[in-house]
Amino acid sequence: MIVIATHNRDKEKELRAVLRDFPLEVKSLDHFPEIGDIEETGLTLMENAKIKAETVQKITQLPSLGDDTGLEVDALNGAPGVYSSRFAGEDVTYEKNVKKLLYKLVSVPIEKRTARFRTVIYYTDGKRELYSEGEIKGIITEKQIGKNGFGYDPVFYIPEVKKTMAELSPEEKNKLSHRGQAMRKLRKLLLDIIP
Ligand code: ITT
Repeated sequence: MIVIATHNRDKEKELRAVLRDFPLEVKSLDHFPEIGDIEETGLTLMENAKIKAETVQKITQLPSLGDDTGLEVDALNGAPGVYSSRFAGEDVTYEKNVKKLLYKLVSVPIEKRTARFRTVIYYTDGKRELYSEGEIKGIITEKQIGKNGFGYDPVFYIPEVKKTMAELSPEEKNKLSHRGQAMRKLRKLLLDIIP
């Protein structure tokens, strides 16, 4: 058994999709209502992914994996980065964060709106640790385009496919995305260690 240590259902769905044929049962935090918000006190994606995985592993005594993701915008010196979920304040909606981002970039020309999504996934079973990373480069659009995905997807344009992340189907997103890449790498590493 393995627990996905996230309260974000959108992320959970994408992680689960990569683990579809995985030989172990995959549980979510829904099965462990005693686990409330996990404070993300780290200064890096790696630190926060580790905090999530270790906290859930300690409480459940089951192997756990934590995903921490950030959107890094060059014109904002890498912000919102590790603060992506709290960009417009604590407990805000995706929409509020996106609006704040567009507002901050209002006078930035398109060629300077380069950005990347980065995901770190950290796994621990209490004895062994594994981690992996994934990254995708893109450009922050001037308005929201597309209805799929979540978070900053409607403003993240991917030049290779000439679409925003929110115009991709869930399968297309997972094939290209930061999270899809990181989860596929971790899946491989896990298959090497499970009996
Ligand atoms: P957990 O800590 O419970 O895992 P979270 O939503 O706080 O949930 P993160 O800190 O990893 O998770 O994510 C930060 C924010 O970045 C998230 O709330 C979204 O707004 C955004 N985000 C993460 N992954 C994304 C993706 O694939 N596409 C678009 N936005 C994403």
